[in-house]
Amino acid sequence: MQDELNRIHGIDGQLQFAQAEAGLTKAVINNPLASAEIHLFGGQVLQYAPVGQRPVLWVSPTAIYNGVKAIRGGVPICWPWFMSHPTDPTLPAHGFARNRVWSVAKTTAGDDGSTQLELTLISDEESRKLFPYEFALRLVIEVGKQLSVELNIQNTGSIPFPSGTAIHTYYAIDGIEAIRCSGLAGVEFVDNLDGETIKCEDEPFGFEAETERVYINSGHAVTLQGGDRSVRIEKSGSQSTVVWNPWIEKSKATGDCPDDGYQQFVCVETANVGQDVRTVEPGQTHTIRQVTIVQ
Ligand code: TA6
Repeated sequence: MQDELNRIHGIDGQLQFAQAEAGLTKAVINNPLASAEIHLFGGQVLQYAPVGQRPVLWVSPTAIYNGVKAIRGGVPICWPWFMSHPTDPTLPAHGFARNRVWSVAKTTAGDDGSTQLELTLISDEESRKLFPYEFALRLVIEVGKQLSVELNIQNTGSIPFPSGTAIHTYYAIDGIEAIRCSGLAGVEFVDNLDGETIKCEDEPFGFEAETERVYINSGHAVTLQGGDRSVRIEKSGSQSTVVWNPWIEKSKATGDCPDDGYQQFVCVETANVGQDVRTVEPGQTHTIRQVTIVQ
């Protein structure tokens, strides 16, 4: 499979498809600006680092690679719903897009030295069992001085459908104590761990316990500051942002996360969740995009 992909979509000296764990396939990108690895399973960016920088994303050392369970880390695409299904708890958490193999549609070498990979996921018999609508997802990932992850959600059917999304990004950190999250001062958030109470803070915040906040009515960029590096997360097509750290007990309770996982990552998720779930009308496309910039 990789040979055929390389024949059609490989870019000499920049992008090659290779076999990954459990016979999965990944795109390996090395260009003058950055390196990255993108798994076709889940359409998931697993590694990204600008040249001269340490990895920006965290992948669990105990992640499960079996082509069934979502890989813990990188940039899982949660769609068409976030967390539990709104009416049927038997359906998979965070939808199914992160559990499906995406197809390669296009690869492009940018004039600026960046590399673009375009993946697609089209509704089929399997998806209709979970989500009775017709859709075409187009995931455009650009690897360069910054990492851009853009999800285009097209309704190819005749019935409007709800589109809940989280670009569920695991950012690598060197210890949780020094991390400060800025850009959300004065923005209301739903505290999912305190009875979904709506709260607001007036300054950058740190992490001292399990944290799961859904910032609402916010197009704001977020900056994760810590140690010698800041990472800025910009977005469009989204008015909600999820910030999550599992802290100690949830790290220990999560099989594919090390006990000290909470010290190694913070999730900042560009989203359409809660009141920001979008309705995509027949023939229409909604685009949600997250740009990660190392500063
Ligand atoms: O985005 C935060 C969250 O909803 C947490 O509650 C936690 O469940 C996390 O996502 C990971 O979900 P997963 O299904 O990948 O274990």
